[in-house]
Amino acid sequence: MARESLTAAGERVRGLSGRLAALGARVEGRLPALLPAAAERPEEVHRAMAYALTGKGKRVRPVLVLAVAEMFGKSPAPVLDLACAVEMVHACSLILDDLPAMDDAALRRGRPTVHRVFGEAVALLAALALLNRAYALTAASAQRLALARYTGEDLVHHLAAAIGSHGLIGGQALDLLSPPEELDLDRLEYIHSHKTGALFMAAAELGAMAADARRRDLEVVSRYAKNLGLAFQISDDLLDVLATPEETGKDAGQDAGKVTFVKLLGVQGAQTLADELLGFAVASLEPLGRRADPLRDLAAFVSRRGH
Ligand code: GRG
Repeated sequence: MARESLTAAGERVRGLSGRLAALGARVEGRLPALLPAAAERPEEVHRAMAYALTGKGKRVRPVLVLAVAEMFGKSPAPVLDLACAVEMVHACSLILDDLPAMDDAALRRGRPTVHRVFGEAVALLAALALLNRAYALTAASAQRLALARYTGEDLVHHLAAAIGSHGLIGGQALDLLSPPEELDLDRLEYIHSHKTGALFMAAAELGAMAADARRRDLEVVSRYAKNLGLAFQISDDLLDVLATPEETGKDAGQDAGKVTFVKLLGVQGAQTLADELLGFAVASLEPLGRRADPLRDLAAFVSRRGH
């Protein structure tokens, strides 16, 4: 790879900035306090949960929760645990995704994957424990927020639907089980918009719910997040071929045996598609005016990653 493009890739994988980075720091500061003490039984599982959750993640999904809530007038403090719950779901999905039965990854966030450090059994238990902690935190947050338009059940059901077989699990299943010769753009869009897009949508929708936003405003951010999430996954596929393991924290060519948008459309075609989706995402924010600027910044961040 040419020196310039390496530098460009370095730019791409840099984290969030401005208000988004400040929200990310709030999440970073809160996550450890929401975990069970490592010295408590079962110590191995608790240590694996902490290892998975406190690695160097970008915290994009919880930041989305907080940015949407803030846009609709809710300050971060009362929404922080809900945002962290979404990050716990993400951490759970990464542990599972990396297992030998799935992507069989050795490296994540620049460190050995959870099962490589703690073994597969503990990795599975830690993933399930994080997931259950996320549901408990969502229910408790909803109760504390005492919303007028939404019930605690609404929030928990929303999260559960995003994770279930019509959400992340559905996308992941098709990703693993589709014979490469059957993978066309339509199926690939299903896979990406479920395995990645569904949690972005849930993050934005939970942020809107936490701020008691009107249902039509919730729909606006949901449309934004759908396109953002799909573009984010395409940028992830682009980084897999364009960036170094030092930059991504993962092994290079982890997607080599997979059909991706980059394989189907080429680097330029995938970049064009990602930019088109980000254009749709930003266009859908129009009714919200300037207060949606942090969400525009988030779309710009995803666009930079893919170039
Ligand atoms: C039960 C929660 C649950 C999931 C089961 C395993 C699975 C189904 C889904 C896997 C979904 C998955 C791992 C999609 C890839 C999403 C993606 C682009 C991950 C990288 O996200 P970043 O870049 O990672 O935000 P960091 O490390 O910054 O947090």
